[in-house]
Amino acid sequence: SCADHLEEIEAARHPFRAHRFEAAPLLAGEAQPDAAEERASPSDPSDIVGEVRFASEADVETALTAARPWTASKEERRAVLERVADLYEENFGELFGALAREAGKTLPDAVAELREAVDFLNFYAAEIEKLDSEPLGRFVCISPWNFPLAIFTGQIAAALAAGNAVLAKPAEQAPLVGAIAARLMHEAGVPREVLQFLPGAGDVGARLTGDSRIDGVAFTGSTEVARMIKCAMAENAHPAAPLIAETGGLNAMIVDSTALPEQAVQALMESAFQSAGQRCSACRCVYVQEDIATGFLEMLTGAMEAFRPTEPWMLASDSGPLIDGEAHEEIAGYLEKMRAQDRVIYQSAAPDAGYFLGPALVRVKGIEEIEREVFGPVLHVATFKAKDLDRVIQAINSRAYGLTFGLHTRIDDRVQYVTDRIKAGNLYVNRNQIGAIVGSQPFGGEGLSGTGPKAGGPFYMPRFQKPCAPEPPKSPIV
Ligand code: TXE
Repeated sequence: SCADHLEEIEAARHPFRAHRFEAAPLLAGEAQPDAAEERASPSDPSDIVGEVRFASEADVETALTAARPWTASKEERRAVLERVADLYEENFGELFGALAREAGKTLPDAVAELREAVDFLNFYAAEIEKLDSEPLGRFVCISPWNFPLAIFTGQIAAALAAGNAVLAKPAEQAPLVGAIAARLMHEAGVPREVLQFLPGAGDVGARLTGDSRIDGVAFTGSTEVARMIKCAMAENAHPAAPLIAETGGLNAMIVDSTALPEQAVQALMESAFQSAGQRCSACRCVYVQEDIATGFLEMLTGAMEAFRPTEPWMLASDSGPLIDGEAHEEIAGYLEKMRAQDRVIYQSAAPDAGYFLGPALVRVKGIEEIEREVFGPVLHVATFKAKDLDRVIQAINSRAYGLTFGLHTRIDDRVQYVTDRIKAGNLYVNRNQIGAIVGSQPFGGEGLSGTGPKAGGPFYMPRFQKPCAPEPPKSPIV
């Protein structure tokens, strides 16, 4: 429980980003009076935890030159990845301290993220024995700020499991979590020249993905940046180098008149507003059948009224703040625009100081009215008549994203009818529409949402390996 970790959490209160809640965040680069001091390589994160120095051009060049595939045996790679999972759990207090400070993760958010990271490690460790070909080579892993432990770990674990050398660049908004995770991976036995830790912003990412010596990229972030990486690789990397990308979504849910309203409200509160709505899997638009809409929205706004965004390390916190001032300004500005159009149905209260934002409901006629993914605690609401269900399905599919979709109904035929037609990587029926259930369910989107499912199934591993040599022709039966 949190009480067991309070001391560690207190001890882990890095000065880094402490300013976050007074709305004056420090970027990693600014926090270093000694940033000019050259280090042999930033791949030794243990001496920079607490303050993270961004990688210089020299650091990147050193890392690319030093990178070596992991030549350990399959058994040893499996044991090391499983050891990383153990070290994550043993160091949960420090990780939670950084997750709360850097990414505003509440204790439930951080526990879920730790669990997902541990699942990724154990899943890919178990997949190793199925591998039957050479690693690709130098793999660049570029992760986002919203799951700075789970996605950072999942990308690296998959690439390491296949024996690749990894050059890992965490998001500039949350490098400290990555620094701790990389330190624990080295402690568990991943050699330094196999895992290089290169904190930095988009420029370091572009430098890495535009280098002709790389053999593949795993990326999670915006669709726009995924396109930029694809172009950079097309120009510089060899043709067989894959880009494995997970990008944004414009996720919907349909609630019909037979749904259990309490269950659907709970699913929406978790999917749309936990983590301050900063999940690619979050529901962005709910279609409520017209004849239940009034009562349903009353129940939903009642649940929102009780929702408490506050300091993430407080046990009472339902969500932390948005990731930074830029995100806060963008989403608060969007809500002001919606308010001016009299579309804001309801918005909860939130603390004034810091980047907190109360969850909001915005009225739309349909998902086609939503200009772009609003990556925060904003849920769009549309109503529909039962006879228009096909139009709703068509509108949802027309947005070209396809990450998650939720359906709440107690009509079995309707479950089959809708899930046969909706284009999404992960479908949730009568349950909370949240991210991956790693280790059992592949997660990932199609279309503008990325290059398909990963983990939880056979889709992911082969892309981290050279295609197997074709079977030698069987000798003719004599
Ligand atoms: O992502 P970016 P951001 C979506 C979401 C959000 C939007 C922007 O819609 O509002 O993306 O978020 C690195 N070459 N998601 O700004 O900019 C960058 O340093 C190589 C959904 O965080 O794409 C960071 O490490 N790398 C997503 C990573 O890319 C580059 C989670 C992501 O940054 C680069 C996060 C370049 N040219 C955002 N430019 C999900 N699926 O959950 C930046 N980077």
